Amino acid sequence: MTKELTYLTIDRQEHLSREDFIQNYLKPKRPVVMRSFAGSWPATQKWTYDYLKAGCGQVEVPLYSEAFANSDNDYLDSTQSMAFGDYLDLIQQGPTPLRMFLFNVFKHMPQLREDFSFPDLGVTFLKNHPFLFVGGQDAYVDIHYDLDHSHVFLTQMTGTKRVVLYDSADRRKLYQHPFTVSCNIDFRNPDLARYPKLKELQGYECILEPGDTIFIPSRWWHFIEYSTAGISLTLRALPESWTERAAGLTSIMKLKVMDQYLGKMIGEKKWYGIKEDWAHARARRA
Ligand SMILES: O=C(O)CCC(=O)C(=O)O
Repeated sequence: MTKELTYLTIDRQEHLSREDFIQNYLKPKRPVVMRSFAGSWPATQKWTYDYLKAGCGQVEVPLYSEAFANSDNDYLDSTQSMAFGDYLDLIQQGPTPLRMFLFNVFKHMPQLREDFSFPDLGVTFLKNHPFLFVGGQDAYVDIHYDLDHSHVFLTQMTGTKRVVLYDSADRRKLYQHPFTVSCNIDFRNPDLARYPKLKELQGYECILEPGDTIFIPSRWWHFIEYSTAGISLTLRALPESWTERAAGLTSIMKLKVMDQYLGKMIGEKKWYGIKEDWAHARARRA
């Protein structure tokens, strides 16, 4: 196995106006890291481990560990559950692959909604769907894009993480499995002998620090690696056109209905193998 991929650095902007964001990032669908997005949020100071533990430490939360790559796991499948407070203690004690994904903390602590706002950046935010992501040092999220095709604004509250991005147009050479939003590549150490087309792609990367927000455009692929334990909040926004929004709904149907149905009919392992072979065939033609 070789580790030869190189990445371009994602643009970083201290102060980004609404107009600059729309012209330079939203319209051309280019990622950017912004400091101004969450600049006035009390959340970046207030949402400490102790504060969240005091507010909803008793709530049982689903946890996810590594890997839908090299397995037939879906990226939305949890592996175990634990009281939120115990989980926060665990990640402060040392590295762990366990992480939380799409946690609706606001159901348990509605007061947290006062601690952030939706900046006017010319997008339609899905205001009922802010989510918390929490992970231990060394946890990672395999590369995928978001099922509903929404734009993602991910703000780092505590800790640091590395984000790797690929353009949506790269999906074939990323060996996307049909009927899914993911592939079988482990981006911690990509196997370029098995996935040679990766060498033809240009990926982007950045390190997110507390107070940074990354804009991940609709359908851009993302791999996330927790350099330290950390907490982040994602706000999501609809893509601009009705065609793109409709494609998001179709994508949910495809993954949630077709993929699962075929997995049950054919057998999960066999279906996974078929998708992997299919992905290689499409990549060869790309
Ligand atoms: O930061 C994370 O843990 C995962 C974020 C993610 O994959 C997403 O917002 O789609």
